[in-house]
Amino acid sequence: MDMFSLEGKVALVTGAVYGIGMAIARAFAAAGAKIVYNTNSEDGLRMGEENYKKYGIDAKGYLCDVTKEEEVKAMVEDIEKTVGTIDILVNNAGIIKRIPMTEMKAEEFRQVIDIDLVGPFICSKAVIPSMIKKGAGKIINICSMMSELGRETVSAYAAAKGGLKMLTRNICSEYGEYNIQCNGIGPGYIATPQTAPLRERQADGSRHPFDSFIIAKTPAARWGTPEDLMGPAVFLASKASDFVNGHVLYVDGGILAYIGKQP
Ligand code: NAP
Ligand code: GCO
Repeated sequence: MDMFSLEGKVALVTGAVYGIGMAIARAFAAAGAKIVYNTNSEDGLRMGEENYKKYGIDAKGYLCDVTKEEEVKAMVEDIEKTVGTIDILVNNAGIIKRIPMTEMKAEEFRQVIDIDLVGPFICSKAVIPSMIKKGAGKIINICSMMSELGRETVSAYAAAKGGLKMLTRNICSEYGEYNIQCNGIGPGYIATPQTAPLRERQADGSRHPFDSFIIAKTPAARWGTPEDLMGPAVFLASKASDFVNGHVLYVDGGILAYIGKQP
């Protein structure tokens, strides 16, 4: 089972101060990796420090906006100098804006694309040269159901996550010969701050309509938890997946396979 070990590896998980990123970082630490993470707000950095301390993980945090190439390059250089070459990159940082497309400003559309698609491009571009020198590397892009499906109000997010699926395949194609594996994880609907508005109880205490919708659309009949992503992430970060490349592993409780429960 050593093939799942991350002993001696350095893992950068972007936006990993809570939610999915934090769960993935916790799993990597439990598998032996040294964790580095970033966020783009002072509050986020403080929250990250508190959370890693709570979990007993000695992680190094950076204030770095994934859309700012110079900030990312400086962060990667400092990590390589003070921690070591980045063996595993998880492009987790992301936002969503839920606005009907005809009401969405172009600037709002661009902001989602910038963080959710250009950010992973910038971060991957920053770590690949050292991975090539080292002769190995793992890049994991956090995709989405919206890498495959659309829905009302999430045009920018779906375009970004669809693009992220293809960026995953292209990094696989361009750098696979250097023993770099680039795969995606496509979480289903996961209970994190990002989806909190979709799960808020109604005034009468009943479920949010979208909450009921997701329960009916998911064979597992539940929302996922960030912990559901731990095992798949360790698999894609470890030697166990050295011949898996360009793949998006959907961790969705079966949503993509299911037409949905009859109302
Ligand atoms: P979340 O709770 O909203 O956390 C997002 C993280 O990204 C936060 O730590 C945030 O930091 C950070 N971030 C945002 N913009 C950034 C930037 N420009 N530079 C650096 N960090 C930035 O989200 P989540 O639910 O854990 O989702 C994490 C990833 O999974 C996202 O890519 C999301 O699209 C994807 N995903 C989520 C679900 C779901 O159901 N929750 C399902 C599929 C995919 P601050 O708080 O400091 O802004
Ligand atoms: C939404 C949700 C989804 C999830 C996730 C599903 O508004 O539809 O936020 O987009 O975040 O991406 O995989």
